[in-house]
Parts: sequence; C-alpha cells; structure tokens
Amino acid sequence: MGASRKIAGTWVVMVAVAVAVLSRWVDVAEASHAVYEHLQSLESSNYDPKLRTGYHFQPPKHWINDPNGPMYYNGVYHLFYQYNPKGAVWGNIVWAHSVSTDLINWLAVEPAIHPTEPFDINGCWSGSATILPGNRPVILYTGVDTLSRQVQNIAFPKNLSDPYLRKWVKPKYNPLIQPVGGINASSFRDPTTAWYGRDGRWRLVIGSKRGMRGEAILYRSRDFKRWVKAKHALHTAGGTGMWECPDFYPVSIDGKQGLDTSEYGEGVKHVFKVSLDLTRYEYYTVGTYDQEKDQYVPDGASPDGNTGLRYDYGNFYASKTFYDAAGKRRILWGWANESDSVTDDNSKGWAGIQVIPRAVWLDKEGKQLVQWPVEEIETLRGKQIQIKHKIVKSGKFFEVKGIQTAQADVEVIFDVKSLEKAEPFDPSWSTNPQGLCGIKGGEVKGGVGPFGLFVLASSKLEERTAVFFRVFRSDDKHVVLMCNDPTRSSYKSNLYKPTFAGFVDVDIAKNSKISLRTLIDHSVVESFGENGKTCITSRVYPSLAVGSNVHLFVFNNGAEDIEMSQLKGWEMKNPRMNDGEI
Ligand SMILES: *[C@@H]1O[C@H](CO)[C@@H](O)[C@H](O)[C@H]1NC(C)=O
Ligand SMILES: *[C@@H]1O[C@H](CO)[C@@H](O)[C@H](O)[C@H]1NC(C)=O
Ligand SMILES: *[C@H]1O[C@@H](CO)[C@H](O)[C@@H](O)[C@@H]1NC(C)=O
Repeated sequence: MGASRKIAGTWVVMVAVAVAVLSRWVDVAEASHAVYEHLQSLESSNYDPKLRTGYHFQPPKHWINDPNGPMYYNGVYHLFYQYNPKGAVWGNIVWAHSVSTDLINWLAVEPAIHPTEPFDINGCWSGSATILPGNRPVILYTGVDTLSRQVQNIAFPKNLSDPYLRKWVKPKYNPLIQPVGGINASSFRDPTTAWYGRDGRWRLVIGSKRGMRGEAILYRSRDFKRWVKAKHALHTAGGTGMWECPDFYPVSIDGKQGLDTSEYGEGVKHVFKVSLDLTRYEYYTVGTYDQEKDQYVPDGASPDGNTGLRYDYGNFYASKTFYDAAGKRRILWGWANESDSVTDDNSKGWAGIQVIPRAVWLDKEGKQLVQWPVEEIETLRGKQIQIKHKIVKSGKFFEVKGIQTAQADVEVIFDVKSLEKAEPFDPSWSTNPQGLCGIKGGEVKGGVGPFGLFVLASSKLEERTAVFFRVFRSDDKHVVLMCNDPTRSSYKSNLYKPTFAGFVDVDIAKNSKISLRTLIDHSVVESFGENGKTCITSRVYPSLAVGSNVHLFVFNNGAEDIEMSQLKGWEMKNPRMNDGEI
C-alpha cells in the first residue's frame, strides 16, 4: 500500500475536516494516507515517551506503516516495514529492517531498500518475501518509477552468509512487472508471497482495481524473472474499490499447524485477505482455490467486502502473514496507526506500531480464522496475580489490585449463569456490530452485559477504556457482541475515539463461559475474545491514566449478575525493541 497523491497539504486538511464533520466513509479520492507535504521534510525534534508502548514493535522514533516481507530464514525472523526516517508523518518511505530470534526482542539493522533507481525513485512501497528452493530468500516490492507508475521489483540478499541479510541488491532487469494492458498504473501494488504450482510455475497476485471492482491480478513465472499476466484475476469483487495488501495462503482444515504458502490439495482450504482502501479496514474470506483454473472462490459463509470477516475489528491494517518453518505455524503481522492528531503525533515524535504477532489457523468449524498472540510473548510475563470465583453483581465494579497494569497481559473467564434477561436482537444489527456498539457502549445498561474490563483507567474512573461482551437473544439463538469502547479513554475531547466491535461465534447457552484476553501497553489495547475468535485493537491516549496511575477494573452494567470464574494478570517486561544497530 502507500499510495500518496501529490496534493497540497491544505487540501488534505480540508478533506480531513470534511470527513470528521460527516463522520462517515467518504471517497477521499482514495487517498491512502493523508499527505502532509509541509511536514515531510521536517526532522522530528520532539520526543514524548509518555504513552509509548513497552512491548509492541516500534522503532525508536518516527512514522511507520505496513509490515513488509516478514520471513524466517536460517534461525532468524525478519521484519521489514514502511518507515519515514525523518519524521512522524508519512513520507520519505524506506524499507526499515529488524531481526529477531524470538519475535519479541528486536534489533534494528540498516534499512534494506531505499529509492535509488529509476524503477523505485519515487517510492519503495509494500511487498513480500518468498523463500526460493535452495533456501534463497527474495523480496518483491512495489516501486514508484520516474513516470510515477507503480511497478513491481525484485531484490536479493547481497550475502547469504550474513546471518542478518543486511544488504539487498536490486538487479538491473527491474522492473519485473509493469502496469501494461489496461492496468491502472496508480492502482497496482503490494505483491504477495509467491506460491509454486504443480505445473512448475510460480504465481503471485498484485492488488488493483478496475473502476470500483477490486482485483487480485495474477501473474505466473517459470524462472521468477519473466512474469506473465494470467487471463483472469485470482479473484475480484464489485463495489469494493482498491485492494491493497492482498494476502493469499493455505490453512489446514484440521488443527493449528500452519502450512507453507505453496501447499495445496487434500485437507487444505485457502484464505484470501485484502485491505480496503475505501474503508481503511481489512476483510478476509475462507474458500477454495482451484489451481487448474487458477481461481479462488470464497465459501459463501462470509461475503467479500466491508460486511465480511475481519482479523481484527479495530485499528488494524495492511497485514501480512508468513509461514514460520521453525514453529510450523502461520504468523500474522498487522499495523495499528495512531488515532491521535497529526499535531500530537509530531510532538510525540513517533507514530504507528505493529501489533503483537499472532499465530493464525482455521477454526474447527471451518468458517473463520482463530488468532492468538505467539507464545513467545509469555516470556515477558512478570509479577502475577490470580483471582477466582467472584460474583460481579448487576451494576457493580471492582478494582483488580496487586500488579501495575500500564503494561500488562490479562486473561479472564466469565461465567454467564442465566440468559433470561438477554436483550432482544434486532436483525438489522447483524451487519453492523460497530454501529451497535456505538449505541450500546459500556455505560448503557443491558440485560446480560455489558460485562468486562475497564483498562487504562484512572483511580476514580474519570478515564477508562471498556472492553466487554453483551449478550442478545434472537429468534433461534443468542448473539454475543464484543466491544471496545474508548469514548471515556481520555479527558481530551479532540481525539478520534471510535467504538470498535465484532460478533463472537460462540454458543453461549451451551458453553455459559466466555473468555477475554487483553494486552495492555500504555496506548494500545489489544483484545482477544473467546480464545481468539474475535479480536479488537484500539489506540487510546489517556491524560490521567498514565504510568503508575493506571488501574484495572472488572465491571458489569447488565441486569444479570455474572461470575468471573478466573482472572490472571501479569505485568509485562520490556523486550529489546530496536534499541540499537547490531
Ligand atoms: C558475507 O558474510 C559473512 C558473514 O557475516 C562474512 O564473513 C563475509 O565476509 C561476507 N562476504 C562478503 C563478500 O561481504
Ligand atoms: C486509476 O487509479 C487512480 C487512483 O485510485 C484513480 O484516481 C483513477 O481515476 C484511476 N483511473 C482510471 C482510468 O480508472
Ligand atoms: C488511522 O487513523 C484514523 C484516525 O486518524 C483514521 O480514521 C484511519 O483511517 C486510519 N487508519 C488507516 C488504516 O490509515
């Protein structure tokens, strides 16, 4: 992703204001990010660490966006990402590069790709890594060329014996793929990891659009050098606009084990994900890939487009998965932008994080994915508390004491003993959980729920972010809503504080129990409902609930009492986070 329009800063500000006023999706000429030209060349001299994250992926300062080319190679995890070396707004993008042996402690090495050649002089945008036979990694990325066309380029490690693959070279035969034959040269980006077909040809897709139809344009190659466009796209969907950062990979129909991107055949389903530039959210489907026809068909359980399934119903975009051959799992990275103002981003001197990497696999029922923070994150757990069997009476809350929670990992299980008072569910809500949460936030009394956590809360609850469940009764079943409500997260009124929500596919009448895990990190609230079936990431910027003044509460604003059968909480330590070059 990363399309910038060369438009005047003032125009962007006007559009931003218009969007804020209308507070709904407007086709802002499909600007991928606001472009603040007057700020792009400014060195960010300010630095405010107050709300900076402790254990989420971040460089020491400045702007970041999409994760790029994640891979595992010879014992080392690599993460590249879109980075502005100069300031805290988008601009001057390079492929920054970090390495790790555990996905938690990161060391920054020199940026891997800079704009230097005619085929990328106007931009080095997102892309993916592929490990070729013989254990040879390559990167495919979008370059913006001298004519401002989006083209696809390849880069190779200069020295395969360097354990960190610090230097990358771009062969002279770039660009590899050009926007010819009716492809819109301003809407042609973000090549996927390539997969190898049974016919001996490599395949990859590139995000695009034709009018309002989103497209995953398919290319094939025998030698990874000469790429030929297929007659048909791998997949398209009308009315969805530009498809950024497509991702396409196999999942096992049975179990949590991940599959290499080229796996195909019995026992394998496929997942197709896009980032919709129109909504700035991501959607995926689970479906069937027919390699003979080279087409992907979603199962139909979930639609393409903006009412479909999401990895994360919050602040999460431009994600990318990779196959971790060491852990035999598929791992998902995603970018969470700031929802603070540009002025604040500038005075903070930093903007954007990557969420905690998540293992991702197909749910037992095959209709959706399940995600869980990689287990390595648990090595950061420090001081622990545990509470068992506590009734949270209707309208009550209590504080969880004994650990600091500005930087914490909290797991809680609620037991819903009776569903009698569940509120009726209006079917018109079923495609708009976020809207429903906007009406029925954490403060709005319900029947069964809202119950959950107040995180990043000040001592008297003047500030708090509510992460909770609310159970409704529809004709034939119960509907569970999971919600993140930051409307009272900060005293400051000029912040963007949208409620985020998704439904949780759980049979609450049968289970009675429902779980919630929340990773709290100063300005990040990253939550996993019912063991990773529904995930929500939110950015919040408290004024009072900062550092040692952060508190954690359990609350129940429903008419029905709830039992909290267990709560475990851990303080989280700081890993090494890009604190120096190796
Ligand atoms: C390649 O990397 C290895 C390991 O770091 C190093 O010993 C070697 O000198 C490098 N080769 C070149 C040509 O730079
Ligand atoms: C090509 O894409 C750009 C960027 O979204 C858009 O402004 C333009 O209208 C598109 N051109 C055509 C011919 O569709
Ligand atoms: C993150 O920031 C908020 C607030 O400025 C915007 O509304 C979102 O569109 C933006 N998200 C992305 C993916 O750019």
